[in-house]
Amino acid sequence: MTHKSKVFTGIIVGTLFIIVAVGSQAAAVSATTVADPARGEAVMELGGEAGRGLLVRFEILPRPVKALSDLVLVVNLSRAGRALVDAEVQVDLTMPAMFMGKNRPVLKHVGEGRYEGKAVLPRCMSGDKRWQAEILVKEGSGEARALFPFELP
Ligand SMILES: [Cu+2]
Repeated sequence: MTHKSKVFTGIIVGTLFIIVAVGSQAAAVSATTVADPARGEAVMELGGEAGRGLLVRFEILPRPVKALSDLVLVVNLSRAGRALVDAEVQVDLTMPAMFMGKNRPVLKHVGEGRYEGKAVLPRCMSGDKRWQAEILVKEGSGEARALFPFELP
């Protein structure tokens, strides 16, 4: 490892530590993605009037995530450490590069802020593996959105 890359790694580790430290005290980070939801739980906090600090945790199961197989979309919602149990949650699955048909499963609340729904991704004839999932969270009249890009393995 060069000196430069050591310093860079130090900065990244330091930044992650700050994010974790702030997160555990109920969160001031805004719109931060920390993972690909096809590879693990991705986390994003939504700011602004619609988000108001909504913490969205999202993952796609089972892994490895494959086209043409039964997938489960899992979204966990909380705000300031409290589960959000009465939202309407939908996931809009699209490819950034092309139209792949409308694919917008509705998730059901299964308890304690956890929402689940089923989905199948069509196979992409172009060979492109890049998808994105936009989580749409309706609370009363407001709607917050969290966009998670992911890539099929
Ligand atoms: Cu495609």
